[in-house]
Amino acid sequence: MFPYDQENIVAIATPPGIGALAVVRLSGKDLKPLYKEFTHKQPKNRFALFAKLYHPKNNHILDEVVVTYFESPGSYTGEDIIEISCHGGVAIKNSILQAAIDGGARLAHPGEFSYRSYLNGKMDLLQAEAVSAIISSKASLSAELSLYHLEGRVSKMLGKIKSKIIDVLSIIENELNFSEDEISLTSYSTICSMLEDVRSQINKIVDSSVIGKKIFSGIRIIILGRPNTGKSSLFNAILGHDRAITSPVAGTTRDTVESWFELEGVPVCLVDTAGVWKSKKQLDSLGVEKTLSELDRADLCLLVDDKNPNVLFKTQFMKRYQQHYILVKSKFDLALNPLTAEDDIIYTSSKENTGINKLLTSISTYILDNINLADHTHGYMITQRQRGLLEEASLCLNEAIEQLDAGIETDIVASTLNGFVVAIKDVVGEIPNKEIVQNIFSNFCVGK
Ligand SMILES: Nc1nc2c(ncn2[C@@H]2O[C@H](COP(=O)(O)OP(=O)(O)OP(=O)(O)O)[C@@H](O)[C@H]2O)c(=O)[nH]1
Ligand SMILES: [Mg+2]
Repeated sequence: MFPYDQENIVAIATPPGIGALAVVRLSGKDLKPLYKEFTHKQPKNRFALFAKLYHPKNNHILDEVVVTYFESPGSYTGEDIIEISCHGGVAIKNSILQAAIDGGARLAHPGEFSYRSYLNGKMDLLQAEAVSAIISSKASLSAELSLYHLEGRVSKMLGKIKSKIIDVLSIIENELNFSEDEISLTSYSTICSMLEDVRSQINKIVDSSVIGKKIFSGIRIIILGRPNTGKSSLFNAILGHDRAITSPVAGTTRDTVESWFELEGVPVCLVDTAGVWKSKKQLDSLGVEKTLSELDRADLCLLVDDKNPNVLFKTQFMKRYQQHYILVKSKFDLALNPLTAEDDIIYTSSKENTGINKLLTSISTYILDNINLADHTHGYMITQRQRGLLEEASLCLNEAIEQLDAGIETDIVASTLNGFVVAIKDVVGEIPNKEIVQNIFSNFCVGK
């Protein structure tokens, strides 16, 4: 990991590309001199100043910006921070970045702001991992869960659990002072019930972890059907913009095309595929193979046909596809006899944008019926690393309870419980493990 050298660091905190605004962020031990060079004014803590921004060395005007100063230690990193909101063009943000470097700052590594925040005790590892999850979360519910962590509520809960076990350890120590290797019956039952209580709390966190569940990772919906039946047009109509190429020529879509949107707060990945047909051309049959492999990964399939999707399903897919599906008749505007509607088919026209809302309602129903949205309110967002440590901690408790039951010497029980405390400290990063810390922060983006 990068050393904590307290050098002034700078990064563009907003994503690449052109936007209305961009944010350039600096952190360092003492940014007052640089602030004065940038603005020709004295910094005021937590004050957003609308001002001209000057190059610190040659005094050229760089842009008109809003610059906010956060004085150490009351900032995200615990150091002095300058946040510059500038105009969003590529040239302007780069010239401000270069000006900061000319003023003595260096480019920040990915995650270095959060790393400094962690080193200065502003957040623990649980919260750092939540920051990372917020940045990468695709939907509102998972972002909300990550925020829950960012507020440190789970860390506090683990803190309480840890101090409960430390209480148990001190009861044991007291008893041992009183008698060499025996603990009294009342202390024994108090200790056992405390350990069982903590074990059930830990197991609750592990069991309700939402990592890997659909609410977090999202669901995959595949659009399947014969060539030229309007699959890509339907894909675009659902998304509300032209993402996939459509044309009257059969075999237009050769490779799968994916796009994410959000429904009921859950991330949804919609997959447009090449039509399924028998073809002698190698490229076409590769596309078909890819479609069929996508089918196995899907949670839900939209089976599209411009004639009768029910017949298509029964003749081609019933044997192969066991998961949920929705039958969609496409190009309904061309139907000769629109009155012969079957109940289990959704009739759509991408051209006239009809039936699309009904289809979205049907997908929402699938989500509400199949995804436990309670995960969102009761779930905990823990990573694989945290989960492994909590499981280890729970095993320590099992062992300690067994040792107590078997009447094993109390100092051995105490050492098992110490193992528990170490595992809990590891979860929140109280015992810094260089490799783990490096791994967590290196997954961050630059500027965070
Ligand atoms: N009238 C009408 N034409 C449609 C509709 N949807 C698609 N089409 C037309 O049907 C043709 C094929 O549409 P695509 O969306 O490219 O079909 P596809 O199933 O993705 O085709 P492949 O990728 O080749 O398998 C195009 O000419 C579209 O304009 C519709 O709702 N009504
Ligand atoms: Mg297509």
